[in-house]
Formats: sequence, C-alpha cells, structure tokens
Amino acid sequence: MFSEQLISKLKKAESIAVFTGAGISAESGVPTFRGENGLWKKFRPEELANFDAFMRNPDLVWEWYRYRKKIIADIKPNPGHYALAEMENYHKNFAIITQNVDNLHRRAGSKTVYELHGNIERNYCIDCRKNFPNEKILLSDKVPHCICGGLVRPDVVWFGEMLPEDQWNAGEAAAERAEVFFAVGTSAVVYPAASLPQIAKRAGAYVVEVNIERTELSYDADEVLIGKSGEILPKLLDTCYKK
Ligand code: BV8
Ligand code: ZN
Repeated sequence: MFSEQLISKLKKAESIAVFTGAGISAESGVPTFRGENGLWKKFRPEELANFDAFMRNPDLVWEWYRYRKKIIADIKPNPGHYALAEMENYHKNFAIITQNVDNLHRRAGSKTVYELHGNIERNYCIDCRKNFPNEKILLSDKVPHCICGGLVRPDVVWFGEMLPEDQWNAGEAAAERAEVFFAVGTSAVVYPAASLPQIAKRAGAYVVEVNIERTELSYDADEVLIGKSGEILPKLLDTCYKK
C-alpha cells in the first residue's frame, strides 16, 4: 500500500508536516463540509460562515454553531488522530496544520497543532474581545451578549477574514521545512490554507495525499493513498515505525 520511497523517507525524516481537513474527523462523526451529508449542503458558506451574515442574522448563525458545538462536545478522536499523535514521537519536528475547528488533534495527544481556522470551543465578544469558553455561555439558542452589551461570536475564521497570523506563519514554516508533507481529508478548495501543499512541494517535500477520493490536490501529489484516514494512518504507523 505504501511505496518503498515513502517508507524510507519516513524512517529518516527529521521534519514532517500534516495538513488536515474535515475528512480526518469524519470517522469521529463530525459532518464534513462538502460531502453528501456535508454541513454546507443545508447551508452555503456565504449564508452562515461570514461576518455580514452574523450581523444580519446573529441568532441564525449562532444556532448553526450551537448545533455544531453540540456535535463536537459528544465526539472523540478516531484512530487517524491517534496515529498522528503517536507519529509525532518519532520525528524531531512534527507539526499538524489543521483547518478543523474541532480540537480533536489536541484531544488525541498531538502537541504541535496549528489551527488555521480557529477553534469552535472558544468564543469572544465582537466589541471588547472578552473570551467566553463554551461552558461559560449558556448554550441558549439565542446569540449570547457580553456584559458590555456586545454580541459573542465563535472564535473561528469566517470567509473574507484573515487567518490568525501566528498560526498561518507557523504552519507555512512547517510546510517549508517538511521532508514529507501529508494532506489528509481535505478537498483543498479553501485558500490560503489550500496553498500549503504547493508551498511544501516547492520547498522540496515529498507530498502524500490521504483521501477517500481524488481531489484538486491529487495531480500534484507524489503519492495518493485512497481510503479512510482512520484506517490508512494506523497502517502507516505500523508499517513504517513499528517494524
Ligand atoms: C481570506 C471555519 C481574505 C468556519 C472555514 C470569493 C468570495 C469570498 C472569499 C473568497 C472568494 N474566492 C476565494 C475566496 C477566499 C476564501 C476561499 O478560499 N473561498 C473558497 C471556498 C473559494 N477564503 C477565505 O475567505 C479565507 N480568508 O481569504 O481572507 C483576506 C485577504 C487579505 C485581507 C483580508 C482578508 C478564510 C477561509 C476560512 C473559512 N473558514 N471554516 C467554520 O468551520 O464554520 S472554511 C471550512 O472549509 C472549514 O474550515 C474546512 O476545514 C475548510 C476546508 O474544507 P475541508 O476541511 O477540506 O472539508 P471538505 O468537506 O471540503 O472536504 C473533506 C474532504 O475529506 C473531502 O475531500 C472528502 O473526500 C474527504 N474525506 C471524507 N471522509 C474521509 C475523507 N478523507 C479521508 N478519510 C475519510 N474518512
Ligand atoms: Zn464585550
């Protein structure tokens, strides 16, 4: 299943970067964005995951995030997340660069995780930026208000918003340094995150895609592993590290 080239590279690589999207959390029960039962199917990103939509209809946008917060509160990491957390111990530099906002990589034990699109467990006031962790806000279906009167929003990056500079810079540096760069469970359509595989490739990385189907990225990847990340990543761990 894995090429000799990949196995030998992993055995001696110092720096690895793993770029993940909603697909790595699919087997944990988190709906993806663009799959059959994808979140965006019912809603389009323009409708909900942007600041104007929030200002126009804060209760609707909050309702959608409350629904997702509840899903995420009940789920747990899957074997794919755990395999990555274990792989980290075998390399001097190992970074997860995720587009996901579900915090599952950290919950699986990954230590170096860059969250490009924020974290749905965090919220802040749009006026005074006071932080409100989920348990702090009664998850009422109406949008919560800060003590200063401002609306409270989820700490995720909406369309048209800048990515957190420190996370993007660290993620980009990890992609440039990687000898092997994995892209796992992403449709690679959202920018600037989707430019990371190109950045890694240009800097000389061996690019490996793990997905249940081919994507925009497959053409440029050095190796495409078709299958579920929850099955492929534990196999990769056994084949490359345990033998
Ligand atoms: C920016 C957080 C500008 C919120 C998200 C036109 C109008 C407006 C904007 C744009 C435009 N054209 C381009 C843009 C830029 C825009 C963009 O890229 N749009 C795309 C859609 C064309 N980008 C932005 O707006 C970004 N900001 O550009 O700022 C700027 C510049 C300068 C100064 C000021 C501003 C911000 C983008 C961040 C948006 N936020 N999420 C939330 O979560 O609610 S994006 C959202 O999509 C999620 O973060 C998600 O992670 C991300 C990408 O989706 P994927 O993770 O790839 O998930 P998807 O469902 O698509 O795919 C899942 C994959 O998994 C599939 O391939 C499937 O086959 C696979 N899979 C399924 N099961 C498995 C599996 N694989 C393995 N195993 C399995 N079991
Ligand atoms: Zn406030």
